[in-house]
Amino acid sequence: GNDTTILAIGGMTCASCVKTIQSAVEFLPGVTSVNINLLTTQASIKHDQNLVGPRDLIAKIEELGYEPQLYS
Ligand code: 9UX
Repeated sequence: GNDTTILAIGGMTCASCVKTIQSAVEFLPGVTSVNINLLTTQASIKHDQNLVGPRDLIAKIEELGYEPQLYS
């Protein structure tokens, strides 16, 4: 089913970082929307839990060199 995962993303310090993460995450199968706030360093990701879970989202963002943590 549908779920929203909120992540705090360490190391995301400029608009290019945001764009890099946004592009990579929204491309994952099952992700329906990605909203990233640079000032709060939070990402709100809507996704189909059956296709992609919080661990997958975290793994992808870590792969890009950032430090995501589950916020809620
Ligand atoms: Mo900006 Mo982010 O110059 O990894 S792209 S800090």
